[in-house]
Amino acid sequence: MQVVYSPRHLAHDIDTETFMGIAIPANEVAERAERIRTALEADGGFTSMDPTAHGEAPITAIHDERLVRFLEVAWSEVRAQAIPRAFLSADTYPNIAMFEGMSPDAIERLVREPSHVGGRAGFWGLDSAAPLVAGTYDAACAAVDVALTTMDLVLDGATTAYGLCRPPGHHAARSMYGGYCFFNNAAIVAHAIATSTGERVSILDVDYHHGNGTQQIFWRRGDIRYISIHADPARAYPYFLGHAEETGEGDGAGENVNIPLRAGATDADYLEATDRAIEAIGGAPGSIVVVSLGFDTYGLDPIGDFALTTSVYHEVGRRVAALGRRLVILQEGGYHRPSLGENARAWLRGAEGRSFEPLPVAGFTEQGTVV
Ligand code: SP5
Ligand code: ZN
Repeated sequence: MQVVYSPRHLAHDIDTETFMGIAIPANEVAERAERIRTALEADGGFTSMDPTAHGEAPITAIHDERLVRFLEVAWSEVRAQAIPRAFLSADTYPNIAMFEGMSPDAIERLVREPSHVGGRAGFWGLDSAAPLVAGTYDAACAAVDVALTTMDLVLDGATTAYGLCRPPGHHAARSMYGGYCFFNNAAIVAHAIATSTGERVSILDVDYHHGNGTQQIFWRRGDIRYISIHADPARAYPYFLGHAEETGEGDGAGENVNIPLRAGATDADYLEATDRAIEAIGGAPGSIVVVSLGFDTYGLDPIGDFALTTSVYHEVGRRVAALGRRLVILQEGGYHRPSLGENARAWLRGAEGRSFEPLPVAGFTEQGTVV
């Protein structure tokens, strides 16, 4: 399988995030992508290539141009406004209750983007846990190029291809970044496939978190079906979307399929959910599936609460590929660094119908014991 990778992700050099008001070691770090790259290289069955530049048009086809411009200048504004921080995090968010009683028209006319960068980050951001640094915009643009180059491989005839996107994308909505995501790589690709082929596209999101951004972008669209298996938002980020009752509206009615799972979900629970998701994909026409691939479902993940093991990723990859559709597989989350490479190898080998033999990882076994 071809792997698309760019070292430009290294510019999004994160070591700290904030969680409920305190600074903690960052989860979404450069080591994640490097672990996966190294493991796929060691496997021998993958060939790596650089992305090609696709320009800004595919991004602004999905995202508000003003969000793109904010992300482009955010870090220079932090410096110009002399904000003494190592990374940008918002001050105030426009909670919808702030505008209660105002008409949509009044809100549209009267509520505007401020000039203070802490206010701007609140205007465009979802949460305080998505740090933005000097190299974030360039890395986010590179991740989009990685995703679109992966798409090109599949449009040119590959059965499967994998884009090692970092930063991830599925929490980014049309006019919002957040959840470690800046541009929605999978949504940009799904839209580009739908417009270039005229075919319907399905997106299967198997990250631990609900992909609220992808859901928002395609909520009213009948040409793109979004299917997500994730932690019930009652207990997990992004909290306010991801319930089973969210099924789309207008042309998109019935095209949004959410499958929330309980804490402690096992391999067996996950395979059952996978079969439901695969059935939902089979119910829509189209020859290509975009996979938002996350490994924060793993039992040892520091921010998830599922109990999955490496072998289930092989089986999920196998079952998804058995649909007989071509797969554009894009990396989203997954924060237990020692297992990321093995979990990616397992999933991707499954998707190619190949066997999976675990390789030793220094200092780690699946049972969590130190060797
Ligand atoms: C792409 C992706 O996976 N984004 C995830 C964003 C999650 N942001 C909130 C993280 C909350 C961390 N909670 C830690 C709880 C530890 N018990
Ligand atoms: Zn996630």
